[in-house]
Amino acid sequence: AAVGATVRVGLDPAALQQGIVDHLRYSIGQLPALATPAHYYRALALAVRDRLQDRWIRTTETYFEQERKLACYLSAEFLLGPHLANNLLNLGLEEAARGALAALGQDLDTIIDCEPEPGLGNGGLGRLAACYLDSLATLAYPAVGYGIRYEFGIFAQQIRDGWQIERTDKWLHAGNPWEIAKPDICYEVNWGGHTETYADEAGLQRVRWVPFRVVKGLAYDTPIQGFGVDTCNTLRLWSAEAVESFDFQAFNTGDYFEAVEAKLRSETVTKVLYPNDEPAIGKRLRLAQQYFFVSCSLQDMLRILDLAGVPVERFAERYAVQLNDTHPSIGVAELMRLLIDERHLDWDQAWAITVAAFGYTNHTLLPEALETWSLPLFRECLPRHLEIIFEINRRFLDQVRARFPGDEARVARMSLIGEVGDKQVRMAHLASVGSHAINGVAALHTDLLENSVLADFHELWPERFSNKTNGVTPRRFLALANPGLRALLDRTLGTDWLVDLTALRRLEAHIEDPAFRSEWRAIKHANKRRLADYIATQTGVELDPNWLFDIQVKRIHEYKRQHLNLLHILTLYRRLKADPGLGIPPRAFIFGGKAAPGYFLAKRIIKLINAVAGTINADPEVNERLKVAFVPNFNVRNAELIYPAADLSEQISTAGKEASGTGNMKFMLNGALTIGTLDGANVEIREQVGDENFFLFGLTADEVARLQRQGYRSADWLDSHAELRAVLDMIGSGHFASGDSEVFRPLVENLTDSDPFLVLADYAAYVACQERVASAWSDPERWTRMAILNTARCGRFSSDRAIREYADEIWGLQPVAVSAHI
Ligand code: DL6
Repeated sequence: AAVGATVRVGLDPAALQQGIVDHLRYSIGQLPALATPAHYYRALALAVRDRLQDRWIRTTETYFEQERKLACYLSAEFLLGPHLANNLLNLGLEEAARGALAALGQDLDTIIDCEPEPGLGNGGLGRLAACYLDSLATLAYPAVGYGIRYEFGIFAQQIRDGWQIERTDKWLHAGNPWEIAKPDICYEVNWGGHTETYADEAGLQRVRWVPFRVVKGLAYDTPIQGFGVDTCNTLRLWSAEAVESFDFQAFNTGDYFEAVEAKLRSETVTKVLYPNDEPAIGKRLRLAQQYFFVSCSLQDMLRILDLAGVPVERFAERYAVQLNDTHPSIGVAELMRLLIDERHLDWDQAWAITVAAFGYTNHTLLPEALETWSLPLFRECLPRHLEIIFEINRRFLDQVRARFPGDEARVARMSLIGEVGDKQVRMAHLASVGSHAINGVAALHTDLLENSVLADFHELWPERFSNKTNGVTPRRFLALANPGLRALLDRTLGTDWLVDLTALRRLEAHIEDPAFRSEWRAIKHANKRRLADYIATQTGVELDPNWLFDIQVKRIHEYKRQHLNLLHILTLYRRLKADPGLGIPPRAFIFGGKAAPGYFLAKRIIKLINAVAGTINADPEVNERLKVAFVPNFNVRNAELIYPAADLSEQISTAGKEASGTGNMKFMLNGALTIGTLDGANVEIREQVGDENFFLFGLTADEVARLQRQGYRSADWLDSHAELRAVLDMIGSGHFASGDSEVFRPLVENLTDSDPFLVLADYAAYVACQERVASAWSDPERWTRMAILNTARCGRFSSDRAIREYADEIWGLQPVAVSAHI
């Protein structure tokens, strides 16, 4: 028994090696002689999961025994990235794994690369959820992540002839060693149909929902191990299955094929992640996804309460339910339905519980991203919820009228039902009315939220609003991504920075040490070499690590202004063509990011980046000073190569449009300097690092709003900038498209005719600011000091700090020490 236990839980290389060998044989059934790295990956993953298992079970048990409040993070997206390396880090098993594999003739890095990436998110919002899970576990907070087990995650991006091509992401095709299916944890979720009233045994009138269809949600659990602690929390993702009885019904009528089709229809609910920025098509399925996972999650919370023998009236004492944007906000109506229709609470009691339990995080001010559902669609899909929303609205608007008598314009603005054009259900309003806490994700964003999109709600309930600036996990984005810097930090400061990022402040004491700076530069150089090698294999573009690496990686969107970056590149290109002796430092411009498949202009921006890259990289007159590369398929895995290699971080969104940004923090953590506008968390980054260590340019959010109010005319800005006009003419002429003047015409016209994101207005300031960058770069010692200061002052941007703020100020959550007694 002792030997068996060691194989399962032993942390030394020999025990781990035996665990790998056992899994290869007993779980995978593979002859060692024929085992590939992919087999070894699965065997090691299973062996590591074994080592999580006692901690995982003990954590759940501890929460249950101690009857502690649990944070439930409801998110339609968790952009986790590969698990293996992260779990090895958090368990302190990296060296043991390396040794165990070496004894088996395998290389750990090769094995780590075999893991398919669970890309269950689009970008910042989903990755934030993953960072928060890491911090919750590391800080020993009792928490569960609830979401959707998409069979296909975010599409894989390929570049063909410069265009983005989408490929399905079959991340589950070889199985997923990290998850455990829990078929006994499953719930039925209704859809469509109608409602009926009936009298219960006591003669009370109640409502029953008679659905058109029922789908079953099955739980798949993934362990989320904290760093350096025994806490191992759960991410519970729901997968849709058909309900057997429905199949049988059709089968009994002899329509076997109809039965199978119904099964397939049910299972499409969790088939695929919606790429964001997607227009109205397929909206019904998205509503189905949202309702499906929220209903399963709330039913699960109620079941656990029942198991613990806690009366449902105490729901909000036991659960803090956080809505990650409006995607799960149907939860407000669903909890009301469960409490009233199924648990027979009265309205006021149910409402008090709901508001006390929910918190709502807003992640965007962009009008097109604020979710609404057409009323007829909503009624057809969720008839009972619409009745409940009408009743919430009636009571809420009475409150508004009582507080602001005679102000019917305000009532119309605040209503949960929008009446402009076709009627819609406004999900941000539902989330705001149904939550005791509402937050934005950076100071500026919260400020704008309070003064624009949710201004009426802020006036009514100022006490509900607060700011929770985003953060990122230093475990994945520094310790794992940048082993060179990690080693230097450990040697210089000790290792407490891993759990207290403000400890990096102590780096400032070393800035004046030339040997330290030179070591710092050597690490950055090695990281740039590593990225250059990756880019060369992916794209064929060769980059020199001695050049300035100027990087913009994020979703491709007009408001993020990758095209502003391009205008600068083309300005340099034209200047160099006109004067080949021009003294500008050599720069590699590196881009990466996906465009939503239906976003026409974003896809053209990708094409233009690649077209410009093709022209510049092949032109001997400029390619010793400028190079451009587009890294295909930006994801968590290659992000870990990209952030540590950056000298300059491009954060150039139109002020007021980027809610926070988190890439900006990952770059800063790894010692990149930022060129940026006063947008999102850039504002706070600049405050931390100091104006002299930040390249600021551009209009402020107020100035943007004022210009737009006054009637912004991009043509005015063109007239005053001959260089800008020449660059745009060059793009429009087909210079980068073998003379085809059509392909980029929509992009150029978008800028010259309307320029909704004020690219032209910020162009001159941006180009001038880039000249300041070039001059700072020409003094390597100065640049290195600034880079070290960026890392030293990034403590505020740890997701640990953010999670502590949520726990203290919104959730009322205490850490719970877990001891696994292993
Ligand atoms: O809060 C995480 C992340 C922010 O850093 C980005 O600035 C913001 O654009 C993003 N928001 C969304 C909104 N999606 N929806 N709905 O992804 O959130």
